[in-house]
Amino acid sequence: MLYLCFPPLTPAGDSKRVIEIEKFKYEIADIRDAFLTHQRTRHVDFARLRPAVTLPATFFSPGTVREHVITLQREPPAFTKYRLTTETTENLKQPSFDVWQWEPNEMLALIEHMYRELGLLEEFCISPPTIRNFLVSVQENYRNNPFHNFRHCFCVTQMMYCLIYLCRLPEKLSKKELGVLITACICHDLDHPGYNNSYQINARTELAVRYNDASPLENHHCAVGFRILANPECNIFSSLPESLFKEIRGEIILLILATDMARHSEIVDDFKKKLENFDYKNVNHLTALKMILIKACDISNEVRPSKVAEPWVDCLLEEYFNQAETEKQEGLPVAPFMDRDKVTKASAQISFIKFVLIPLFEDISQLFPQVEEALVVPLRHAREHYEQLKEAEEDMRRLAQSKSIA
Ligand code: 0WF
Ligand code: ZN
Repeated sequence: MLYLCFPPLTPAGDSKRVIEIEKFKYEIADIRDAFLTHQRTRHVDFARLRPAVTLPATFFSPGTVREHVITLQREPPAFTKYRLTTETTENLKQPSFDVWQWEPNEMLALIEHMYRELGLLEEFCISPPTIRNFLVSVQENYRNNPFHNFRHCFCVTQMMYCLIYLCRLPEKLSKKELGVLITACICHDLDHPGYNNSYQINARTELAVRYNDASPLENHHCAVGFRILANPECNIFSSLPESLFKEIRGEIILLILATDMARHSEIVDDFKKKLENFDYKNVNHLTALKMILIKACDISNEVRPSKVAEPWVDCLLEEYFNQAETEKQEGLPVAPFMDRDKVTKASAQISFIKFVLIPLFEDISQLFPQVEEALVVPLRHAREHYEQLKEAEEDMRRLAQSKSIA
């Protein structure tokens, strides 16, 4: 509410005052317009933030209730061009796989290989054009964000593929469950706008309003995934009976929603309780395991060799700093770990590896002891690497300080 105080009117100054009041009315209208424009720009500007997405512009307009169809914008690449060598397909099962050397079409071919190798094409009767259309449509619906982009989707899926072999999951889980795990990884960050849930909620964006502040991004990733699957050309589950489709859909939703880091402790605590007497025949135990696995894959960059992992930190910090800048401009709260004046690469990673990653992978290693050697040990090395980097950062800072004093 805006309060304006005027001096009392006198007969002599009446006409002058009337003009002043009229002038004020215009100024108030200008202020109101500026305020409303500011309100509007607080919502994520999806057009500005969506260079690589296919949803129609009207999709995010308030009040739009029509169902929207996601259509394929381009033909899948000629996959015969993308023959994979045995060396590549063997490396693909390892956390040491170099995720940076592949072009977008090559990543599509690698993911298609994962479906084939796991027997999922046969299990779900997926034709080659359908899997290719599905993957191309997924790729088209990841944006070109510094971090939350299609390569991140590829990394998470590839890490799940590694875990499936490392933990010998095909001996414990059905093909349906392996298909759920891989497909959830592929869809888990679809159409991520590069601004996290805190921003969505604080800025009262369309997504936050639509999902009542409850994991708005993860709900959106899921919805976009099922819109892609609603296109018959892309529906890798179209051969399945309705009841099985519903089951798979429910599981994929649970897994994608589990990637909201705000639920980290809840999900880890639930898994730890089940670890005491883990039972592969118990549906709730299996769901807890699958949730932990997708979470672990989602944040697993630091399990990889440092030359593969470290560029991801730069990408994430770029995305965070960009968000923080917007938040400062819009007068919204900024998380300290996103503030370029407060965070360094080493400081961010040391606490994340120490308090989030190592405990999470140690929990998983209780069920699969081979995870200790293959994934926890590299995490300990990564922590040591960032501790050394932190010392170097501090030396540099002290040097810069002493130079500025002198
Ligand atoms: C930069 C750091 C961080 N480091 C990672 O390796 C990584 C992987 N995924 N993510 C990561 N974040 C996030 C992407 C979206 C959700 C998770 N971040 C974590 C933050 C700075 O610092 C901490 C440290 C400890 C606990 C919580 C946040
Ligand atoms: Zn992710």
